[in-house]
Amino acid sequence: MLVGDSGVGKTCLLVRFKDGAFLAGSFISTVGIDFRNKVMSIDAMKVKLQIWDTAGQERFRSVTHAYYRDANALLLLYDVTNKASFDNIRAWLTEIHEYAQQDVVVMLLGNKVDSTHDRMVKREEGEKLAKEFGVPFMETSAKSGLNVELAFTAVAKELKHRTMKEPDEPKFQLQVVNNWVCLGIMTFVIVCINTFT
Ligand SMILES: Nc1nc2c(ncn2[C@@H]2O[C@H](COP(=O)(O)OP(=O)(O)OP(=O)(O)O)[C@@H](O)[C@H]2O)c(=O)[nH]1
Ligand SMILES: [Mg+2]
Repeated sequence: MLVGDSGVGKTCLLVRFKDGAFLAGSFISTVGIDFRNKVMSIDAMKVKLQIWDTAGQERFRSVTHAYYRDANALLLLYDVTNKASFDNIRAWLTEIHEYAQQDVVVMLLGNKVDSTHDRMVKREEGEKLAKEFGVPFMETSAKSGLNVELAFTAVAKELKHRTMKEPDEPKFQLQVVNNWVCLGIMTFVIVCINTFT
């Protein structure tokens, strides 16, 4: 799921990744939420990503909140030419902490690095903030395509790695508990039969 202030480039980043193109021209702000699928190859295995593009505008925040819980990964964007979007990252991280799954994969992205003359946030500032919150960081450009594929691939790899590592663990624990419960019920039934016959 893509999150961050309105205008940071979430939709453009997704379109760049999905279609390899840049949405130039007038800015059309996302209304509510939208999604696109993309199949990609990770270590010779096909992985289908369902990527949700959220609206950054405040008035759609309650819609976004409802989707956090089901997200496996969050790409949190700010715009390197917009200091306020960077300053709001802490608030976004608090929101993520409140609404998303505890083990959600989070990556911080500083977008629009192609606009070198308008840059207001240094790369080091992004790195420092990411380090403080223990999340990976990259600078991207939906316009030039810089690091776009790399960012999505890194997240997809992490998700695949997690899925391959833990498929049976919870089931096994549940199975063990279930077996003990079954044994307990059976013992109780046998004791009852013996008592009343
Ligand atoms: N120079 C430059 N402009 C960009 C880049 N990414 C997006 N933009 C421009 O920034 C504006 C906003 O982009 P969107 O992708 O629509 O922003 P958004 O984050 O989806 O905004 P909301 O849908 O309102 O949350 C558009 O005018 C884009 O053309 C980029 O990497 N470089
Ligand atoms: Mg958008």
